[in-house]
Amino acid sequence: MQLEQYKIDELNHQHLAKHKRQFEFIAAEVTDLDKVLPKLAAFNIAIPSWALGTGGTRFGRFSAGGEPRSLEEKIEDVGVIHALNKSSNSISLHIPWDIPENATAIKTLAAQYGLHFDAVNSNTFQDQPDQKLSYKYGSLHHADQAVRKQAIEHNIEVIKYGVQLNSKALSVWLSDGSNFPGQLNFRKAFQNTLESLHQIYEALPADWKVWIEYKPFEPNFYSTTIGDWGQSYLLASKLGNKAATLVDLGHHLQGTNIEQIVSLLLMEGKLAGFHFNDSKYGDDDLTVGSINPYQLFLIFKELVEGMDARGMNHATDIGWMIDASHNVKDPIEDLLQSVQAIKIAYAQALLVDKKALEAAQNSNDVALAQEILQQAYRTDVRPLIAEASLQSGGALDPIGAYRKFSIREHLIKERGSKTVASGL
Ligand SMILES: [Mn+2]
Repeated sequence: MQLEQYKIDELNHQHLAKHKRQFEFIAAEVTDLDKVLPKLAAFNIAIPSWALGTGGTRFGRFSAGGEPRSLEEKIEDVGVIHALNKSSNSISLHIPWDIPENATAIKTLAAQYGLHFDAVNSNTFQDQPDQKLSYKYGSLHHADQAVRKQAIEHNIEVIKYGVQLNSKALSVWLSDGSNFPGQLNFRKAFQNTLESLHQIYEALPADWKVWIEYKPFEPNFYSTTIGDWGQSYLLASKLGNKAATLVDLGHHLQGTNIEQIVSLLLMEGKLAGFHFNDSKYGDDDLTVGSINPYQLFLIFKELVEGMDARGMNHATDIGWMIDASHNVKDPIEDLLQSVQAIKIAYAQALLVDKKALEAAQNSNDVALAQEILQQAYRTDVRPLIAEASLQSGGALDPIGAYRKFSIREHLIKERGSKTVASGL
């Protein structure tokens, strides 16, 4: 379904007086509003093709109804999200869950919704029905060269699909690891991974990048071959300029200082991108900003400061994507909430008084440094985001609009109540 612009405009009009009041109140406090608003409007977050359906746990999966049955329907859903928030203008495909059989037609369809294709993701963490060798004991790190070769060839095939779609990066997450002490020789596993990645790296087009993701545990519970940012950074450094580290918020042990990791990777020019989600205990299943919005703000504070230090474009020089699973919420509502939470943290980071903070740091005024950060964090920036959305033709309140237009009900009517999207 394609949302007509006039419907969004009409709905906005009903809430315009209230919005203007709230916006003018905050706008009076923002010194460089003319710079902040365009940055907010330009900031887009990619939607992964596997996030449009309800995710499963290892125990079960409950369809939201009206889930997309094909890549075309997934693109339609991202189109709805983008029409509402004007901040989700790309889609990240997972191969083989979403193979573009006809790349030209897929690109044309995406363009109708104002979308393009973000990084392509390979999958060597599952066996596919027609696959010769198993990834039960890993893929790029596997002790058997034939398995490694199969996994390398898969990654090169994913690059080829990406080239057809004008993607510019291959995103690699490996589940390779071990469940028990003694199962693996760590050094050999790492060297095999490096050698395999090197062959994939050689197949990258000149203007492409490879993003190397890390995760401390699950599905393996003793060791993961790319388990932390140090291991990812080591691989990326050995591979070369086209390789960098991808940080997934949920892929850290509890209490890890993720903002510090982000800061140092940026300093070294090795931060490829960011996968957003939130977690209470482990992994990455919860809606961005639902558990720890302050941490998200602190990460964005480092992202903004570090990108400015290198003269980078906030919107385009790093890959921004949501990577989460929704067990109980409507996936589209969850994604709208996630994008909103990201933009709130970004806006708050833009409001940090950098000069005052630097002065406080240089004079070791610890209390003042905290005051400066929290002054930005405790500012209600939602009217700024609503204004940026309004100016771009999006909805003042994307979730409110989604419900008002009964979009899920329309999708269920069109697709049925028992559909299940491809993915985990
Ligand atoms: Mn991820």
